[in-house]
Amino acid sequence: MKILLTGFEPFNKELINPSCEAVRRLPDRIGGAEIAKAEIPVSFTHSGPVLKEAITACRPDIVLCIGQAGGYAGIAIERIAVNLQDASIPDNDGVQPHDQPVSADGPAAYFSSLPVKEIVAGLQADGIPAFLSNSAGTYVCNHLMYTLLHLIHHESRPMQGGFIHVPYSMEQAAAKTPVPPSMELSQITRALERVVRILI
Ligand code: PCA
Repeated sequence: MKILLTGFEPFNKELINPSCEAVRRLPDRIGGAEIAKAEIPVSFTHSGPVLKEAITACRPDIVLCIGQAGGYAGIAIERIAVNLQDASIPDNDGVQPHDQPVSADGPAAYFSSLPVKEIVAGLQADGIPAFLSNSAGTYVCNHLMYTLLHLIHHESRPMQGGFIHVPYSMEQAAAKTPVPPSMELSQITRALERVVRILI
């Protein structure tokens, strides 16, 4: 089994993005599965093509994309991606779409094809704060999740895909006033490893 894990580069003046930091810290094999990794630009224009390139290169059975959700107090397992781009801040290219579809010919939404409730329950059983989320927002993370599920829908080879949002790392939170919720990077990494084991 091959699993592709993706994290995002930093955005919105942050120095790091805990999603790609945690992905980078994971081993290349977990419980018999081969782990491939890719870093995705925070770009409405380029995130999809970079993801597609990584999928073509490694032909994974499962694709799990991960992003930062500043202000969240736990790991958010995303259930749904909507066909909408409505950005409150520009992306890293300075692009800020409003009220635009991700795909002009796509459905209004796609559901994650991962077992979202089992993942939440498994993380909670391990003492990791986690919850089921019904909105991945309308920024680049939702764009990427929708693009992934749209691609899977049109792909003949069977593939499962989904998205997870992770909180700020403690270092990011320590630089802010008032202090937002955060999670130690080692715990975010442990959570992702647990998710991979649940998927296997
Ligand atoms: N989080 C943003 C985009 C990149 C990231 O890590 C989001 O939630 O849309």
